[in-house]
Amino acid sequence: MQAWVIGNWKQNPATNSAVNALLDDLLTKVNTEEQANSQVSKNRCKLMVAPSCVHLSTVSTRLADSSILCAAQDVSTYSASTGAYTGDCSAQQIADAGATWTLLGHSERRQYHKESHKCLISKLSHAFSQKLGVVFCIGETQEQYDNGQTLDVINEQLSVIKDLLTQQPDLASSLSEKLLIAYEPVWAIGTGKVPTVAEVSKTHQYIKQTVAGFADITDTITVLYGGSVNAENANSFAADAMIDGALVGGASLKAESFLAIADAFN
Ligand code: G2H
Repeated sequence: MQAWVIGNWKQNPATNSAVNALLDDLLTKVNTEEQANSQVSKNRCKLMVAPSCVHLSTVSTRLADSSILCAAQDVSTYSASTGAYTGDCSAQQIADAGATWTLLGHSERRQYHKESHKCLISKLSHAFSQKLGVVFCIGETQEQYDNGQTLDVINEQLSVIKDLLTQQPDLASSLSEKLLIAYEPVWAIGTGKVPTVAEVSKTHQYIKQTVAGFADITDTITVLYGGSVNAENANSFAADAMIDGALVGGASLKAESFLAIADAFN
C-alpha cells in the first residue's frame, strides 16, 4: 500500500517569509535526495503539507513542480462555492488556490469549532464535489481511552462516512483513492505521549474493516497515525503493516524532522 506522510502546519508559521524559508529547506532537501538517487522519487511515500488557508496559494505555487502535494486544513460547511459566509473558505476557493486535498474533522476543529456529525457530512460532500481528496481525522479523548471506549468512539466518528455513502452511493467506487483516514488519539496530540504500536495497529485494523463494511469499496482504505509522531518514534510505527503513514504536526515544521519521518515510511 502507498504510504503517506502529511505535515499539518496548523496555525504556523507566523509569517510569509517563514513559510518561504520552510519551503526553501524542504525543496532543497527533497531535490537533493531525488537528484542523488532517481529511484527515491519513485519509491518514496507520498508527501503532502497542509498550510493555513492564507498561505495556500504561496505553498501550492512553490510546490507545483515538486513531488509534494498541498492540502488545506478545512473547508466551509455551508457552500462548496460562494456565499455570505464571513470568514469561511469554500472547497472551490481552496481547489482554485492550488490545493488538491484537505484535512477534515481534526480534533482541534471538533473541539474549538464544535464540528458536528451533520457539519462533517456537509464538508466531506463539498470537498468531494470540488474533486479534493480528504484526510478525515478521528480519535478518542483521554477519558474515552481510559474508559476503554476507543473503538466505540471510532465507530461513531466513522458513521459520518457511512451516512455520506448512503446519501451519495456513487462515491464508494473512488473512496479508497480520495479518502485517507487519520487516527489521532486526542490525548497524543502535541503531548509527547503515544499509544503503543500494538494499540494503533488494532485500531487501524478496526477502521479498515469498518469502512470496508460500509459499501462496495474496491481497495482497503489507507489509515495514517497522528499524534506526537517524531523522527525518533516514526520507525516503530512504520514497521507495522496496519500503519500506512503519519499525519505530523509539530515535527513537520522543520524540514529535517519531517523528511526523517518520511524516510521511515519509504
Ligand atoms: C496531531 C498532529 C498533527 P502533533 O494534531 O495532526 O499533531 O504531531 O503535533 O501531535
